[in-house]
Amino acid sequence: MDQGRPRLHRSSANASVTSVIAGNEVTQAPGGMRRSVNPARTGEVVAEVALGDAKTFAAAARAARAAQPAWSDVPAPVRGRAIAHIGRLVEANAGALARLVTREIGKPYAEALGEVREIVDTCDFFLGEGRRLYGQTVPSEMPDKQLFTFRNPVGVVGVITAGNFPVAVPSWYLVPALLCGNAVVWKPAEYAAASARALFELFIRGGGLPDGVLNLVLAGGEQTFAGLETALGEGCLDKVGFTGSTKVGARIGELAGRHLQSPCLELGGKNPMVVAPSADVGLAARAALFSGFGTAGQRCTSLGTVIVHEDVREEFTAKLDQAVRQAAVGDPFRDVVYGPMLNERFADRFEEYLSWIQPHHRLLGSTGTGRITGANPREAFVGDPEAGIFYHPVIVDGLREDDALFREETFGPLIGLMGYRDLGEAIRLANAPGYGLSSSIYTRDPAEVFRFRRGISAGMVSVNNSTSGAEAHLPFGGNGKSGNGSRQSGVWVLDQFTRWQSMNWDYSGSLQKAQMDVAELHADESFRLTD
Ligand code: UN1
Repeated sequence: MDQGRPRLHRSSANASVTSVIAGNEVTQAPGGMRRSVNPARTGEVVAEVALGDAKTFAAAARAARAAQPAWSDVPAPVRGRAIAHIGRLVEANAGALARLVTREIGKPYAEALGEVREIVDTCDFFLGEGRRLYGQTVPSEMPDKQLFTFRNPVGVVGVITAGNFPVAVPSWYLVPALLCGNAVVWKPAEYAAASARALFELFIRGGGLPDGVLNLVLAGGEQTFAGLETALGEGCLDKVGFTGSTKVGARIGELAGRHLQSPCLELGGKNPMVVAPSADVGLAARAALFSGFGTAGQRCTSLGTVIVHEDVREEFTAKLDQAVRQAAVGDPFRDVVYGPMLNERFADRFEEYLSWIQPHHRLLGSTGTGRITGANPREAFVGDPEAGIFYHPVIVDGLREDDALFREETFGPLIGLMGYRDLGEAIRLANAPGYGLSSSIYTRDPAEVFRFRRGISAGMVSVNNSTSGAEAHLPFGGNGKSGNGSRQSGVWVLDQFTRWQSMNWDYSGSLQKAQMDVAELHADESFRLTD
């Protein structure tokens, strides 16, 4: 990686980042200026961000509407080439992009590189789709008539993404949406604006995208919502893709529904891991460490609750406690399991989750709880805890079904632990919070694997693997509070960004009426074989 050109410019300490509509930078900031700060060193400003407002979003949707027809006229194989070039350019800039992600949201550098890899994987998958985008030829029930199906682009897609995966998750939308012939308005998380702008540049330059085909809008949540309302009302938006909280997803779903649209919603998770008596307990403990605390527990696929069989509960708990206690936390440019919270907003919310801890809970995994400071130190800390927004990992043992910590997603370095006696009970507990994104089971019993797969409500099931770390070409998405059943990635996402059109062509020269002018064959239903 990191070969070839052009390269991303080394970002200066106070780089200013703006929205871009139809190829023009929006230098005004009707939504105000906002600082994007390094959460591992809060004294370091990564970028000054000029925020737009509802009007900025609506203007971007109009620009996209104007640019879309010409883009959909570009032959799909040529659009596929654009995706190929974007992938190569991202690869050539992998180190710089990953460093920016680490600086801006505090994801450990190795993970940030993995995130960039996920963009390249997505481009690699879709570059060939330009030469497929298959429709079908289908036989007709009448002679001299042929049936066909075609995939048409939906039109203009509005994409709103979170900042925990500031570049990979956006690419899951942008790559297939563009490949299918749509124009896009992308509204990334404001606190990850510099990473978003860098990815935007790589798409525009790598893809040679005409002005207006991809637009970037930097704006706050409420202004974006108002902009969505305007754009939908004006008929300038045909599809909304949203990755973020369940609460906001429900609002977006409601708004889109009023316009008879089904959005692509990728929401929160309360992802369970079941550890069965036959499990490799040490392996399960290592997986719980990675999926519970990697990215400081701020993935939508992060582990929520471990549901462990009573026969192995003590052994598992001891191993996990030890692994988490020893895990390096701190400076994300060094070798750590996790770094800081994404930004202060997430730290504030995490403080609230910590307030849900009850006297019946036993806390494990660290030398303290809450923010890591000189006065509240963590043994395995790398760097200066006071420089950034770092939190102790928490294992909450003894979770009960009516605990808020059991029922709600707790975005951050916190997992719950509870016991079970039979698999039916474990599956019931795994489904009880009502989310359904990812899940995991550790067992050596194949019958348990298939019983769990069938019973679990999640869109994704891992067997002897962690809840996070989905590969970029399998359907990704959830049910219940985790989404509306939409799926991203692989061939499955094509149904989000295209609409099927069917065509029938009668070349018989007569009016053949379907269901009426159909030849019938007569079966002898009374026929029986003689013994
Ligand atoms: C997310 O947190 O929104 O499976 C996406 C994973 C990653 C993607 C997570 N490949 O954990």
